[in-house]
Amino acid sequence: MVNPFEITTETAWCPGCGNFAIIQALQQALGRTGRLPHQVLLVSGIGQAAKLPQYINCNYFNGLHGRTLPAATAAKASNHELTVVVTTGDGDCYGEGGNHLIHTIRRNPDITLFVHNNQIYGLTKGQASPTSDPGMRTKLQTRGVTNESLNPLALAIALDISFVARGFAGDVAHLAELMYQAIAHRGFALVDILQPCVSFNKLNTFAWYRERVYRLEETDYDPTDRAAAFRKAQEWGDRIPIGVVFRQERLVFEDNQPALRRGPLAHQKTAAMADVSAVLDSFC
Ligand SMILES: Cc1ncc(C[n+]2csc(CCOP(=O)(O)OP(=O)(O)O)c2C)c(N)n1
Ligand code: SF4
Repeated sequence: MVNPFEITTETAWCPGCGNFAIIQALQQALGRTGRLPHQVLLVSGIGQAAKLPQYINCNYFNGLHGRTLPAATAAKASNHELTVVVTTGDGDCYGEGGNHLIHTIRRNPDITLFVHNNQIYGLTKGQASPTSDPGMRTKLQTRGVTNESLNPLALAIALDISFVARGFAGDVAHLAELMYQAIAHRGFALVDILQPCVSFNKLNTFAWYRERVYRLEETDYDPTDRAAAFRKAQEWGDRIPIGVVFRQERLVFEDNQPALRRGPLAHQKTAAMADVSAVLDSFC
């Protein structure tokens, strides 16, 4: 059967980039939801990862660097019949947009966030990102990265996120399943995706990950145990877990807004615009 989300188009990505596996997995996951392209909105910012919505068949909004989550939250509030998915990079989301990530986890809108985590700034040709491993040498950090890296899973669990998982671009079937679960989950869902950048990250390569990743589903791990999830989130080195790390039900942002209880704002009848000139005059 033809997948309605697939389109044939040239991309600006380097041959061998992990983004190709991510788009393939996303097309599969969206296809499985049974939703149609006009019922899906992809939101992105700036970067190689952020170009993904241009290569898939559905609505998309491409905004400012790091500002994807507020735009996605607003879109979902305006029309919460839409399936809203954010595709972003580790620089875009954990660096420039870090503040928005924190507050979006607190709000818990029913949107899904896929972070292409290549541990580097790809578009701007290889500066360290918040998730670069300490010691990694780049063209800018010539003596090695000196800052501690940000741990997105531990951050998300500390903030009591509703759903958080880690995927790997070298395991498309597993990634598509995680993406499907994240989209189906009601509440804010983050999937951090290990995405080798073959041009600028010479440390975290496909081979490096293949030696280390293992699937959590193949162990007796319980993703509903928050304390265990916090410990699991800190496993990084010889063994790197992929799979659902933590999930729970939480009150969803749209359900908690009186104005949204009558349905999506986009479908609500609004009163004729009142004359607000007296109010405006009072500010002059
Ligand atoms: C406000 C602002 N700051 C910096 C930049 C320059 N810039 C563009 S993309 C980018 C990094 C993107 O990295 P990441 O989000 O990890 O995406 P990737 O290209 O690796 O997929 C930066 C710093 C910008 N466009 N706007
Ligand atoms: S620079 Fe890296 S992230 Fe960007 S397209 Fe090339 S391989 Fe992919």
